[in-house]
Amino acid sequence: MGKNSESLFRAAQEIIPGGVNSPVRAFRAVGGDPPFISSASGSKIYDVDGNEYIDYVCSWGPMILGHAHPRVVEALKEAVGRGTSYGAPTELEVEMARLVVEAVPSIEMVRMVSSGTEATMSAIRLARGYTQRDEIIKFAGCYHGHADSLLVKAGSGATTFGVPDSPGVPPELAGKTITLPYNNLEAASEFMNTRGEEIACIILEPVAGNMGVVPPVQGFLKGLEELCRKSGTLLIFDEVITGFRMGRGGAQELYGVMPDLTALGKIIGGGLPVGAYGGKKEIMEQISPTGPVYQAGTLSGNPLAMTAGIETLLELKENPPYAALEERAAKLCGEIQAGAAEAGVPTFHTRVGSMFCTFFNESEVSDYDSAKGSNTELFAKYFTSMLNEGINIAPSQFEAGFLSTAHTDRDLEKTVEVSRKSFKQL
Ligand code: HOZ
Repeated sequence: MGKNSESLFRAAQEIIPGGVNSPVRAFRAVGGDPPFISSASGSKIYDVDGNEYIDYVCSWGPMILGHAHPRVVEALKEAVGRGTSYGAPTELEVEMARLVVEAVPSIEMVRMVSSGTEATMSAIRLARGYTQRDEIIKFAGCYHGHADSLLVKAGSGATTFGVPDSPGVPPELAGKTITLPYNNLEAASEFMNTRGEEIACIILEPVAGNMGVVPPVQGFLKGLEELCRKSGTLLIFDEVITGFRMGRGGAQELYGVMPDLTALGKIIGGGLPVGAYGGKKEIMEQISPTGPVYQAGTLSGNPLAMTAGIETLLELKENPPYAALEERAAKLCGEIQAGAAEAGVPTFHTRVGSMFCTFFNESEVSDYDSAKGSNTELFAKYFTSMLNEGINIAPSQFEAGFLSTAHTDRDLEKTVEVSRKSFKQL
């Protein structure tokens, strides 16, 4: 078998569903075959066919320092020789917990898991156990991983492939998830004022990053915090994407809102599989073994994941990149927007810090319905044109773009040039 992307994808489809281990990677929303990646360094990824791409997927968010950051790589090389998993407590876990607790305003205690899905799923179980209530609220278009309770009007791949409510989720369980429109405080108030005391938690992405990027409107997050306080409902921020990306304190610090529980993932693992959930001590102590709410994991707190995560978090602490990322992302997005306008392509651009999105949409996007109104065919053409010229953006209209500290001025210039040309060709 020749080692090119086409033959590898053909082989993969025989033995892996859709040829991929996560659906959006199969490129079905944009057409064509996905490049198979052989390596990555800094702002670039390289495929087995010998192509180089400037990468704005950044492994769907974690690679804020770019790929194969020397500090992370060196630490991992050293750590791997000490063993890859112990299934027993380590000092690394204490250090990781300290870094999270000192940075994230609402987290007093944190439990490590191995993925964002596990983090949100466990946070919801904890909220249900703590409040002794069963029903939960999520917002249409928010994606919190693939736990049963959360695959209801879900964003990301679930929206990309048109199955936001997955078969296999028992209706009795899905019925306990109430879905409300994102950015609509009035709808949330109306619901909570009548049924708030039956609701265990409201979970949301404080900046939605799985229906494209949709920032919260002024007052939405604060309003939800107040509604939760009134009814004894827990507020859960899913900061798997925004944690350590909006700043070290995540979106909760940026918008000045204190959730009861926070789910983390992505950046805190430095590119290794990781998740975490944390919050008020009183609530977190309800988790086993201090409390009755059960949750466990063989690879939780894995020493390699902790090592990559700690080095990433230390780098972000010692050399905070956030002001520079903000400035550079604003420039990049502004120039992409100008290119679209010049070419007469109707687009709506959103950005918070270093996460951003170009919606192929004539109208403003502020929630799931408006996001779904985007022209996905035009997006697919733009995507293909960008990829063919060496720019890797997410293969779906309903995902976010990410800037890393490794992107150079030349990378950004090239991206703007290619983007201009791509808009003109549509
Ligand atoms: N659902 C994640 C993106 N929002 C991960 C997608 C992937 O890894 O393919």
